[in-house]
Amino acid sequence: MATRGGGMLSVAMTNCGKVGWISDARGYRYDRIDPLTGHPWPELPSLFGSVAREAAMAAGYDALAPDACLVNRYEPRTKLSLHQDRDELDLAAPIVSVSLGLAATFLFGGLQRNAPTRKVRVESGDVVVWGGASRLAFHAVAPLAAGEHRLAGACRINLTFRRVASPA
Ligand code: MD6
Ligand code: FE
Repeated sequence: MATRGGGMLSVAMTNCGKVGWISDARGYRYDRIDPLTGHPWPELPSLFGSVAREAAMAAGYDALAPDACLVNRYEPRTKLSLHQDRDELDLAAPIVSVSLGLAATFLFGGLQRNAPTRKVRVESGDVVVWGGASRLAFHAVAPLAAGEHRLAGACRINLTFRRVASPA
């Protein structure tokens, strides 16, 4: 995906669910249509919905009913710069993040961009639930180290389940 500044995101992204997160020359936003195909995003598989709902509850939140799943694919050396997830209308709902494939270093910051960050290694199968006081915390993914994962090959895939629509 392109950025407003005319660059490209190094992480490859797609979505499933009612809406998907996109970035292009006009900026970033959630949209019902995949700009690459001109069609709606594929439906969120019911197994994905169960994983998101159960992970949110296991972490002490209300059951999450995700309407978006952002799928990120990292190849070696690609990274995600420090950002906040604040394009969702429902900030009371947590985000459920599933890591698959190569391990990565996730950087958890604070509510200010310049707050110190904590490094957390996320391995295939790890699930992070992100909400409450840290819902708007800055975070990033460090450049992916080269490697070969048994199932995913030379890449890391991250699924983040979100509730974008305002609460019913
Ligand atoms: C990633 N994840 O792990 C990128 N955002 O590839 C995120 O940017 C993220 O994992 C909000 C909540 C959880 C996350
Ligand atoms: Fe994020």
